[in-house]
Amino acid sequence: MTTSETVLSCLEAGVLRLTLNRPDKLNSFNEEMHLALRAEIQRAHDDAVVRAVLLTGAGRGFCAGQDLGDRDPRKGGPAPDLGHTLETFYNPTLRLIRQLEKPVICAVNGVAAGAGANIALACDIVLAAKSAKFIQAFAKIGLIPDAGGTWSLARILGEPRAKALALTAEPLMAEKAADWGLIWKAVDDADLMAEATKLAESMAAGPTLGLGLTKRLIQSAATNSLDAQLDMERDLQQQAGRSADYAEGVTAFLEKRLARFTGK
Ligand code: T3D
Repeated sequence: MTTSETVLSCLEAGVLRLTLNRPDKLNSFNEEMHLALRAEIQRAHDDAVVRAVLLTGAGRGFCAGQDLGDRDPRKGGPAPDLGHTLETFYNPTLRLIRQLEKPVICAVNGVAAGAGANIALACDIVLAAKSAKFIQAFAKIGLIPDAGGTWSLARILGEPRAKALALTAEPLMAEKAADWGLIWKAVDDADLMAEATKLAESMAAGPTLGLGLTKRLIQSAATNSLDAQLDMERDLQQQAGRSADYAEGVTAFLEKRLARFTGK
């Protein structure tokens, strides 16, 4: 099943697999692809059958950020209002990914540059092919890292590494990104999709409500005090403790069998 040629979409075993699909342009974003991706992530919010999302790219790249062909100054006219394009296209998608209370797995199959790198970093678990690289390409064209890049890099890596990556636009290879804790894992290229699919399917077979609440808690930790976080854990654990999946999980443990979670 697919809604747009620019983002291929397929729902199987509870996993909504989304493939950025403009391989000739290294899956860089045009407006159609923005809207298609956002619509798919919104669908993941709305459709209870979707219990995990797997995001990847077609061809040899993951995503090269904004399609610069759509920003060609040689075409004349006033400078584009990039604040407007961030507000209209990138930021809503970034917010949706973070707000989606279902696991979002990203399989970075090749180069991830500019906003493409930062969309990957907004996902919950990032696997990358060993040949893939992450490039904060913005400095090469006079822009600042966007799509949440300054936030993710500074938070995950700390200022020294965040600044060096952003100011130099040097590529960061997948294995080093994993060593630095920027992503979960670098895997052999040939194994990437099988491993990412297995992970996404195991997430989709998991206790979706509890996983979603866990995501919310971890994302809140950086701005909460310990007291506020403890209160939040109390409240969300109360909610998780009333779920059918909690009852099933404990029953399965006591009966020494695998749990059959329904996501409720
Ligand atoms: O504008 C706004 O709304 C504000 C938001 C901005 C967000 C951003 O993401 S700004 C940053 C934009 N991205 C970049 O600056 C990266 C540009 N691309 C590159 O630097 C390189 O392509 C890569 C390092 C990513 C990969 O290099 P390489 O050598 O592996 O591939 P290539 O030959 O450069 O690219 C292959 C093709 O994809 C090529 O087309 P061709 O010559 O075969 O017809 C190339 O032009 C095209 N391509 C790659 N990136 C883009 C692109 N076409 C349009 N836009 C791109 N971003």
